[in-house]
Amino acid sequence: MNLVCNNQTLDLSRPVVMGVLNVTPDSFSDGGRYASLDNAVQHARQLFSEGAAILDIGGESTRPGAEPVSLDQELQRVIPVIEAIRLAGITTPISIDTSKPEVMRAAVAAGAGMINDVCALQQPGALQAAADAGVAVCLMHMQGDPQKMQDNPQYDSVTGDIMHFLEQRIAACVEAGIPRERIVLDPGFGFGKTQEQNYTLLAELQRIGTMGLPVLVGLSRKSMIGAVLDAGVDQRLYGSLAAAVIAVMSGANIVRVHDVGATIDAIKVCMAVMMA
Ligand code: 9MG
Repeated sequence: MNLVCNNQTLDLSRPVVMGVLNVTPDSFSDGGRYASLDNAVQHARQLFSEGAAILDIGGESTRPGAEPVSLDQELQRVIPVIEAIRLAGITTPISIDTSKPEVMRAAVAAGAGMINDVCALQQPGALQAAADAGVAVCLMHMQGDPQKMQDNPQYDSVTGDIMHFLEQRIAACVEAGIPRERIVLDPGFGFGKTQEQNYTLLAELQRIGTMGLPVLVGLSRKSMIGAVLDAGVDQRLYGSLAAAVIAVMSGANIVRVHDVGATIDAIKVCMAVMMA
């Protein structure tokens, strides 16, 4: 299975790793613009050298409780980074993590080949922007919004409800002119789900794969890992690797992570088992 990302192709015949490149101010040590760009390019180079198949660049935090950022702020954070990565000769496909149509358009013009939207293209103008851009899209499920999503999320059946939502978003995409071959599905671990709902979803992840489209998961360092381990965000590597392994064994095609090299090693062992 191949995913066309603008003028590049992601080979999904084996699971691949998406490296997280956040360009929110807390991801830089001193906040200086030049230093920020320099740091971002250096980080991109590191993710690439560790084996990331695609880089996910985001300028707005989607953590629970995160404040939204303005369009201008988001554009100023992400577009120069995409341009600098390309100028530096790093050719890894780029995914833009955004829900804003203007950011989608500008990022694709700067070289992004995938739109990763935690709002599944529900913001006004987003479906049209993604259709016009002609790139791959990741539709993620979220109940509520980042500010309130952890306030008592409710489901009839978590996996079933998410599949129903994703079916509706696929239909909206197809109607807007985004072909199925360009769509990736993501159940949205941690986005409007209790820890119990997150683990039910992980246990049932195979069901998302039955929808016939590539599956992306983001589990790396999330609070569902911290809750089981009673560990802070810096102490969640081994738990995140366990979750990545379970996801891959359950059919995930793209795993979005912070720790690229370690996750690739874990996936190689998974693959050895899956191909035995
Ligand atoms: C931006 N972002 C943070 N977590 C994510 C996840 O689980 N999936 C996707 N697609 N994006 C995410």
